[in-house]
Amino acid sequence: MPRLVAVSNRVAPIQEGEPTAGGLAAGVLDALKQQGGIWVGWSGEITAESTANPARTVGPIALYTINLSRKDYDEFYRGFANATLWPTLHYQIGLAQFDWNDFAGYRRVNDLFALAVSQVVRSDDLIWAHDYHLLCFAEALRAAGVTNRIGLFLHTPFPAPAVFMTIPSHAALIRAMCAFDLLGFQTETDRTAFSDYVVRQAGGKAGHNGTLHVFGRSLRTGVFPIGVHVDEVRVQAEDPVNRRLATRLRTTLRERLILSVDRLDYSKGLRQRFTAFERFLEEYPEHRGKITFMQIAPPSRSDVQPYREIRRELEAEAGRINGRFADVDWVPLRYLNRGFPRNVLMPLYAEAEVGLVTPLRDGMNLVAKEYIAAQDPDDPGVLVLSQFAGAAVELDAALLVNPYDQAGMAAALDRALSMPLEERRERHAAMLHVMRVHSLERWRDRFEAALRTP
Ligand code: ADQ
Repeated sequence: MPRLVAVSNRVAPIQEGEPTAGGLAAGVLDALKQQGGIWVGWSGEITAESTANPARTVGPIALYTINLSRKDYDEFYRGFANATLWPTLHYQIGLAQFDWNDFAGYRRVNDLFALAVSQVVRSDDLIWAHDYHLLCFAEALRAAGVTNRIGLFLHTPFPAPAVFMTIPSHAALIRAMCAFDLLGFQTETDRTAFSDYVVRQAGGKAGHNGTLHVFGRSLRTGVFPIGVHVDEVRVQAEDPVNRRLATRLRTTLRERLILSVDRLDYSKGLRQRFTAFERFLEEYPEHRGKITFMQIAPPSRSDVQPYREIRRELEAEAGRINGRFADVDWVPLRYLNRGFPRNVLMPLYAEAEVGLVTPLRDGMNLVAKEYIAAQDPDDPGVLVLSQFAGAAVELDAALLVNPYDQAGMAAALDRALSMPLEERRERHAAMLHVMRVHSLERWRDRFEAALRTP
C-alpha cells in the first residue's frame, strides 16, 4: 500500500490512547494510523519568521509542522482563508472582505506547505490535502517538480459560480484547483457547482465519471460525504464514567432538553436559531416551563471581526430572551460559551429529546450525525436539521427546516416535542442505516481508492 501524506491547515494534537477527535482530524488520523504516513500542517504557533519544526513521530505517524510569521498568519489565515474564502464558500458574501495582499499571502503559505511536502515525499506516496486553506497547494507542488497523485477534499460547500466569482481572484483559484488529480466534495450540489464553473467560465469539458478536461489536463471530481464512527459514538454516549455530567444535568433539569452544539460561527445560524426559539415560546406557550434550550458554542477564530460581533450579539440576545420569558423557577435558554471534550459531549447528545442543528450553510455538519449516532434506538430523540447542511442529503428522515424561516422552525420544534415513539423510532432507524453505509471508514477508503486510480 502506498504511504499517505496528509496535509491540512492544522495538525491535530495526537496523544496515544486518547479518544479520537471529531471530523477532519478523526478521518486523517484513522487513515494514517492504519497504513502509516506523514502529516504536514501549521503548528498553531506564530514566530518571527515562518519556519519548519523538526519532525516528531507518534506511533506510525511522522508529524511535520510549520510555524507562521505574523504577516503570513494575518494574510493567509485571518485574511484570505477566513475573511474571504470562508464567508464566500458559505454564501455570506456580505461578510466577505478581499485584499490582493492577502491573496498573495495565501499563495505564499501554500508554497510553504508545498516546500515542506516536497522535501519528504517519496515517488509512490499518495498526497491528500484538506480543505479551503489549501486550494493552491497542488499548483505549488507541481511547480516544485512533484509528480505524485495529489487530491483535495473540500470540507466546506462549494457555492454557485456566480457567488464564487465575487472573489476577485476566482479565475486564479480555479486554475490552481485544477492542478489536483482528484477533487472531493461533500455533496453532488457542491461538485456540480464546481464543474459548472469549469465548463462555463473556464472553457473546460465535462467527461465521464466526474472527469473534467481543462487547462490542457484532466482531473477527477467526486462526491465523498464524510461520516462518523457510529458505534464508537454510542459507546462513548453510554459509558457510565462519561455520563457523570449528563446524569448531573438530568437530576437538576426537570424539563425536556433541546440541544445545539456548534463552533461559534455565523455560518451555523445561531442568531436565527435564537430568534426562532423566541418565536416558539411566543407561539406555543404550552411548552413554557417544560423545556430548556441549551446552546453550547465555544468561541472560534475570535481574531476575525465578524466572529467577535456575533459573540457579543448572542450574549445580548440570550439575556434578552431569558429576561422576557424566565420565571422564578425556570430559565428557558442556557448559553454555554465553552467547549466540552467529546466523551462528555456524546452523553449530552444522548440526553437531549431534540437535536437542533440549523446552519445557514454547512459542508456536512457532523454534529447532526453524532446526535443520531448517540441516541438510544429504542427511545430516540428527534433531529431538527437545516435543509442547507450537506448532511440533509443523507439525513432526509430528520425534520428538515429552512433556517431563515422562524415560524417554520418554531413549528418543527413543536412537532419534534410531540412526535410519537413509533415515528421517532422509524425516522431514527432510517438515518442510522444511511450513516452506517456512509461511515467515516468508507469516506476515507473511497477517497483513497479514487486517488490511487489514474
Ligand atoms: P465544522 O465547521 O467544525 O467542520 P462540524 O462538522 O459540525 O463543523 O463539527 C466538527 C466536529 O467538531 C464534530 O465532531 C463536533 O463534535 C465538534 N464540535 C463542534 N462543536 C463543538 C463544541 N461546541 N464543543 C465540542 N466539540 C464540538 C468542517 C465543516 C463541516 C464538516 C466538517 C467535516 O464546516 O461542514 O462537516 O468540517 O468535514
